[in-house]
Amino acid sequence: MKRLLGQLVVPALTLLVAGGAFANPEPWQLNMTPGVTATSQDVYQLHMLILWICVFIGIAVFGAMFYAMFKFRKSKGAVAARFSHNTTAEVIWTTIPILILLGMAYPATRTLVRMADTGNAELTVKITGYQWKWRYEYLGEDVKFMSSLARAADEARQLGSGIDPHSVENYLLDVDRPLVIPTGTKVRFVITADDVIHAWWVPSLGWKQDAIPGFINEAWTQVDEPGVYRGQCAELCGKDHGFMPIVVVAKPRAEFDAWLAGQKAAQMPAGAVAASAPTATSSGI
Ligand SMILES: [Cu+2]
Repeated sequence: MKRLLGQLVVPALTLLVAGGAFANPEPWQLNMTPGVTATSQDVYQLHMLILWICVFIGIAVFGAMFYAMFKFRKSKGAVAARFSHNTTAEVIWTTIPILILLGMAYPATRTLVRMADTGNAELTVKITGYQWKWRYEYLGEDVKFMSSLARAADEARQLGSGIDPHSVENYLLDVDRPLVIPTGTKVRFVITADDVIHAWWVPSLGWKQDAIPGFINEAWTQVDEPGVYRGQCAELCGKDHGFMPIVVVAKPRAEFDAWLAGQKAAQMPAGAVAASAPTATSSGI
């Protein structure tokens, strides 16, 4: 029996509970994702720790209850006890929950404090939510752009489009211009909105932050693995709330720097481009 438990039941439970061990959402994913940042992994481990504590308490409490109901049932001649209180039991059932709560609150608070610390970031991106798209602005870099639902999905989603959504890759999860960030770098986000409340959420990063008009919320991330990480608006913000996905592309530092330089050049006014490239002009003279 013990072997059966070890070989079948425990791996099956682990598989069920850790079913979400992917960077991006999977069909039938039941659990949280461990994500791709130190923060998201801390959050995932806290979630698992607290889940197992709850499972253990649930089994113990319901086990004791069903045992008592079965063992001391009336048909077996059980007679109800008539004492009004028991100091020892009361001390035990007060102390144990306090210890459990402290054991959960300490690591949770430590993680929350770390998540709130946006200091020492190398790059700041301002995120603004709109009905129904996102705007990204690389502060101090003169690079800003809008990010909307990818054209293919937008066409397929129209009523009577005749396009099978299954034929569109990453349907409703792709954008025309993703947010690009460097890997191995602490990136700070300042998040707001320009019309109604939205929320910027990429599960792989381990947090979700409200985008509220008139407020600036902060968050940060440091992704170490290059990759594409998807998310969505997480605050019901109007009729197209389901059509403003988020795509974050994490690139190695050198690739990111080249991308940023390319964006800067593309967004500069025509005159400024000529002025910023004097070598080409001077060599021609
Ligand atoms: Cu929204």
